Amino acid sequence: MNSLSEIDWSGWKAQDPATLVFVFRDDEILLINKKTGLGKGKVNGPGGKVDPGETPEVAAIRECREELDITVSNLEYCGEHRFQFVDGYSIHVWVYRTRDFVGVPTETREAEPLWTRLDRIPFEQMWEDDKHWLPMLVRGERFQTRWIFDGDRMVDYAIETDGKIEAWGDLPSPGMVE
Ligand code: 6U4
Repeated sequence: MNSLSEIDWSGWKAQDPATLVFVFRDDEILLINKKTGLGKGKVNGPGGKVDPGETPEVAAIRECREELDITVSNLEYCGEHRFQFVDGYSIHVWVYRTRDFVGVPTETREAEPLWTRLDRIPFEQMWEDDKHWLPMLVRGERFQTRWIFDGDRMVDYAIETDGKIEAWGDLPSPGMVE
């Protein structure tokens, strides 16, 4: 499987629904060093699989508690990623951002918190897709994306923009989207 066109996306349903959450504070974004699960050893946002009976938003709030011991609120929906892996695995990720949280991000068994300046996001330590869409999230642009991965290697992708969320003023640029 080398190309998005080989997949019938109209009937596509992921094996796992999941979430990602990006918390902002001034000109910083809260990332994690992921210690367990898919993407272990990478830098990412907090998040994880949606449990049966949960909405993605409820799952996103729970994962931030479990991974960082913070309670996030007022989540803004930013878009969805559809990841198809060539080995057959697939994951559909709902993505949110917020400035509202209670508690101090704290290291847990699953994650180490990394407050990161927006102009210092370590894309080289992240999934290969992140450099393509995280700058959109910072700018407040909505997205619908599809990706094919072979393990850690991105094989093909498409990004559709889906309008603007509310602007947050002049944030430092997280870098160019290729
Ligand atoms: P388990 O092991 O099931 O308890 P859980 O935290 O529920 O762990 P996990 O860590 O497997 O689930 O969830 C996958 C996480 O990885 C989600 O937050 C989405 C994220 N993810 C997967 N592929 C990604 C990719 N290519 N780029 C990205 N995040 C990805 O930025």
